[in-house]
Amino acid sequence: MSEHIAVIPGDGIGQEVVPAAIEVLDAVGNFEFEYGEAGDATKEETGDALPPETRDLAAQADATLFGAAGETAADVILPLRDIVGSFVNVRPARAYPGVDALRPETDLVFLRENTEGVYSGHEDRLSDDLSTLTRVVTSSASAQLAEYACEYVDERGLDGFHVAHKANVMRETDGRFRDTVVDVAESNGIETEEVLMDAFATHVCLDPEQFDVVVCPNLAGDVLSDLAAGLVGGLGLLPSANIGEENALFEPVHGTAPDIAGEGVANPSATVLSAAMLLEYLGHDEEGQAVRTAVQDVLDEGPRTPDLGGDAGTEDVTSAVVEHLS
Ligand code: GGG
Repeated sequence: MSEHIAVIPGDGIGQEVVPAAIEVLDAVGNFEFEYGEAGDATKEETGDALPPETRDLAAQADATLFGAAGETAADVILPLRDIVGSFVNVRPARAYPGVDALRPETDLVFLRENTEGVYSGHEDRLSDDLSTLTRVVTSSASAQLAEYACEYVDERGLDGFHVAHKANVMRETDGRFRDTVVDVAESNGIETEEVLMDAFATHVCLDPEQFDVVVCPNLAGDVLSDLAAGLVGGLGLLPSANIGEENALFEPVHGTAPDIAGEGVANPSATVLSAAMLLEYLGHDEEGQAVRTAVQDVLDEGPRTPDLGGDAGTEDVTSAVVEHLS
């Protein structure tokens, strides 16, 4: 293994959890890491939240590991996802043995549209009183997401997936999203079940077991996956993969966590699990699974960071994961 991995820690606890994931990647492989600057601090220093060198780094790497961005999220994450050509954000939310979870039976994955919706950047301030946002939905992006979802469920031996939308209100945009996703699934022989995204928020709290794979528009995926994080023990547990045709970017679902940044107590699990997804993306399935198992074991046995009721630091948890790997 000598793949080239771009590493962009970003802001806040990104500076703590990304090094943890690098330590774990170092323990299972021989990668070339190249570091890039991005985020709020980079903007303060250079005037640019995502300098051209960092863009090039992500574009040329075999994969990118990203931490978190704060106020500059729209100037960092959205372009980075674009640079790697990502069309789906895969966000698994599952409860782990040993972790106190509101809904321990939760085990689902969001397949979030990753390029458009209300995150497409078409915002305008038209007057002192009025700002507008254009919600973009194309059949092509919806179909690409749906094709991915069909393959995803097929590979896992599932019959189908849920489609979360709000087509009863956003008739044109979510209507197009829903119709396209359902049509693509039908033509692939995959079953779909529709659920209004607001109703989904209630159903997933009451009975998460009914959901395996949930395909959803961009903003819905962002919000609903954070909701699911609340069911499984917190944002410190949710990894994600932004997958493109030829490149990909991996990041924890959580943001910069300014309340604990710099204290050395951030839970590294989400980023280490994102690194496991990166390993699998690069074809290192065995190593990816080993990392996932090591994280699971440490979550079960401890040490645990304060978000999970423990008093361990980021480094204690990381060392324990590395120890489990060896
Ligand atoms: N690592 C994820 C992160 O930095 N999250 C901050 C955020 O605002 N994310 C929006 C998004 O994931 O679309």
